[in-house]
Amino acid sequence: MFARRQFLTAAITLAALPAFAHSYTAGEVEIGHPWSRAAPAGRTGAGYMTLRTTGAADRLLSASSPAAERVELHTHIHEGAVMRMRPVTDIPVTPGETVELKPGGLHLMLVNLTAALQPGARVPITLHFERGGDVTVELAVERAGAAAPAHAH
Ligand SMILES: [Cu+2]
Repeated sequence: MFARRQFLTAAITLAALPAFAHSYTAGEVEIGHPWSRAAPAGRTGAGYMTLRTTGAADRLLSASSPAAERVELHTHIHEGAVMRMRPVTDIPVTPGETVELKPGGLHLMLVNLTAALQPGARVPITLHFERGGDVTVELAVERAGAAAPAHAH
């Protein structure tokens, strides 16, 4: 009886791990639910996530990934009826605000993918913060065209 209870506790702990492992911290910055969308090799992919500081202001300065030739920080701007992507030099993380990198807004652009991003895959990407330093997170790849991560709460 006692042994069985211990086994159940262990099983529950293991089941809880993937969700827990999918948020990260860099210094005082919390990175939530990094995700991406399926894309073919040689094209561009996107990185989405939330950024929040529990302490001082910070800035995301750059990012890199073995899955792409380079990673750029982008935003979308309206030019008349047309939405265009524009590089930004950094992404500020201000106390009290949650920065959302999402389709149609700020995002990381993975330029020249070294391999296709397949739904269900996890793609490592290293974020470089001014204060928080470097942290490697995993983008959970959703199907092409997904508007939001399937695992968002
Ligand atoms: Cu872009």
